[in-house]
Amino acid sequence: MPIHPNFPFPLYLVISEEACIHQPWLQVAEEAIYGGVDIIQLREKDMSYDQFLDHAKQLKALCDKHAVPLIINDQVEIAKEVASWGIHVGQSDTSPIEIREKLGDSIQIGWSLEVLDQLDDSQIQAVNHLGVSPIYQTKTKTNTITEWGLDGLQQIRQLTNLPLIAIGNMNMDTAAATYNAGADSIAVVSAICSSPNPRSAAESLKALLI
Ligand code: TZP
Ligand code: MG
Repeated sequence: MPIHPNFPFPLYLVISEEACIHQPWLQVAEEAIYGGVDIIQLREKDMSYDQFLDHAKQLKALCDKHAVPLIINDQVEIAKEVASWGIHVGQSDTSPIEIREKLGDSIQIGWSLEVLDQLDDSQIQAVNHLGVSPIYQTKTKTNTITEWGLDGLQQIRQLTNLPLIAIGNMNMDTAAATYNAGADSIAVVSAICSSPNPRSAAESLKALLI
């Protein structure tokens, strides 16, 4: 895939403290950056607001040090407070239009696409990139609707010019074919966070995305 001019981040890490089983989460993030991760989303589902904010501040400092964009999952106020590059929301979170009104034009808004009709939703006007969620079923997130597969990804590719981020069981067996089928970015949780060597896991994945 040629790199999408509006989303030149082929390897996308989605990190949570819980997913990092071999090393402290911030160390995993830095190792992954050294391994070639292009962009990082902080996604904490079972954390107090204050703790999430604290982690967001730590990760923002790390991302700034390495000139890697940071995306905050769900929490509009935290995205605002740390001035993250982007925010990612799903269909039951704060809507893209509301986020645009609150945070202005510069924040990059990612939106999870769960069914095809959502491409025609008026919310799409406020969206900068789409999560194709999930490509394949995964134990990391089980409350999903459509398993898009490569056919679904290709169908979406025909219907929108927005950058597409493929997520859901992306790993050494699935990433290359997904990228070649039209994803602009491959997003992973466990392939990096649960690896004993996050740096080499990132390096190996990145080598597939050319
Ligand atoms: N959204 C759709 S699937 C998923 C998210 C956050 C989890 C992906 O995790 P993994 O471990 O990379 O399959
Ligand atoms: Mg969400």
